Amino acid sequence: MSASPPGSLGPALLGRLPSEVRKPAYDRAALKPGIAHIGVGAFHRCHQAEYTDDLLANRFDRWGLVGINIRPPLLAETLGRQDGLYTRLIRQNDEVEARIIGSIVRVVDSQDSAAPALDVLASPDIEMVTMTVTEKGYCHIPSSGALDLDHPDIAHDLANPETSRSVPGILARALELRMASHGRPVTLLSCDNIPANGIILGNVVRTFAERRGRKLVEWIEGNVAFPSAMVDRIAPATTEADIDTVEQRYGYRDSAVVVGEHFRQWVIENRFAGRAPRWDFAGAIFVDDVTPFEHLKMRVLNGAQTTLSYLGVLGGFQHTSDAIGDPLLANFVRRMLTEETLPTLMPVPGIAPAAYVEQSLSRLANTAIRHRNHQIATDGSQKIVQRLLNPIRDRLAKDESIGLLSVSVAGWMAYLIKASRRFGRAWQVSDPFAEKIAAIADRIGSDSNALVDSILAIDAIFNPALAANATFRAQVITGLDGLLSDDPTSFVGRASAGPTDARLKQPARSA
Ligand code: CS2
Repeated sequence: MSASPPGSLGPALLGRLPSEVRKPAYDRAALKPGIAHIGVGAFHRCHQAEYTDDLLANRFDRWGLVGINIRPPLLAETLGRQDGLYTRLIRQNDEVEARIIGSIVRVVDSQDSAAPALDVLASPDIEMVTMTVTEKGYCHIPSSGALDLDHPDIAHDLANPETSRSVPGILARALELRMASHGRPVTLLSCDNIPANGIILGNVVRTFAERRGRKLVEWIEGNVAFPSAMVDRIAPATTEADIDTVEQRYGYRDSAVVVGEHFRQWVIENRFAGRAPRWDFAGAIFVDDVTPFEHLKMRVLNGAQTTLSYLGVLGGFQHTSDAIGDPLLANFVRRMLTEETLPTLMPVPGIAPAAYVEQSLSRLANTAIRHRNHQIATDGSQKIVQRLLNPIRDRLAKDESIGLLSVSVAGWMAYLIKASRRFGRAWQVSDPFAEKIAAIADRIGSDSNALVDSILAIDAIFNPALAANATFRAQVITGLDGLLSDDPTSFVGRASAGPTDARLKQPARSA
């Protein structure tokens, strides 16, 4: 990696940092690259790389991380210049705790071609590949989990495996190269918030492999593991203000700072091919079944974040903590979680669900974490299935109320609708279905019935049985009507006031 400019974080500066900044407590030169991570963003730097750093600090092992980006941003200019070092700040209201993480030993930019990524992924040194590539990185159909064969990158990669550009295409190619060269086993560990992420990853990679031939499929069966995992820590995209904070408080520049909360959790299915880092010695939990943990986290914490992001933007709030600071939104989200979401959860070993809800809400209220509602609202079409629609489906199966969860689904719709030309492009959005929904809104205008019918017909998001459910349709229409009104936050207040069944029908001024 290239040298860092004076005053910038790098190996030369380590010995001169203020004492309150914790430094890597191990010899970085002794690390051996063994883990590759695809998607080095704020979350990875604040989560898996920190767990690995803990492992190294406790001298349990010598696993070094190789960070790979196949999408922007370039790593060479930030982490690369700093020899992989960066500052991880933990912020809790007024408290700040700084630590330099040293577990990333090399970074690789593979945005223009898959070759640099494939070199690393196919190397016999790499025994573990973790990834945070966002929900849409798996190129699956959210409602079914199957590989989206119509996805342009997938169509490209199936025809040109050597120059793959999708995550499933690159991984399948890397496995093919491993089979053909050294044949060493590898674990592919998804760290994204999609349900049964190991199963989805296994599906999309195997679908590719099937097209390459039986031999690869059989080699994968014997030599590759796709464990599922639940990951958790709130770590928003880094801002200039975060970089300035480090400079002002500690006197050096670090362009790869990451800011997160105290809380962190990593639950990993205990199913590896070959060696795996003992992250369980660093606070991760290895379990036989991740499902209960994953439902809990995605439906409660992520469900609350998604809800606050849409209702928050609609109500004029910028960050999660601003949105939950509004008593009407806070009350709505608490009622949604306790009355509708919690009863859908399976028992989770060692965790009391009601306490988990309160802990989640207090995490979201942390004012030092500047998590933009628009950031969380990004790619909602890929998030709402696991965060909102799956609990709704479970409740409908038992004939239970879904009025509050449906308002949140309507929030996602309203957010995309209001970004359309017809609605004055209220804000810029980023979602694979944004254009489709804008076109629907441009065509229909503000007739909530017709809007909901057209949006529910998108079967990549809404499975047909759910879309055809009359209760769901009616509740989403009520929600959308309220959220497209002039005062969406008062509507939200009315929606969560009073007893469950009656409240959505209350007249406008009764709250
Ligand atoms: C957030 C998550 O942007 C989002 O979708 O909901 O990144 C969330 O902060 C993490 O899953 C927390 O572990």
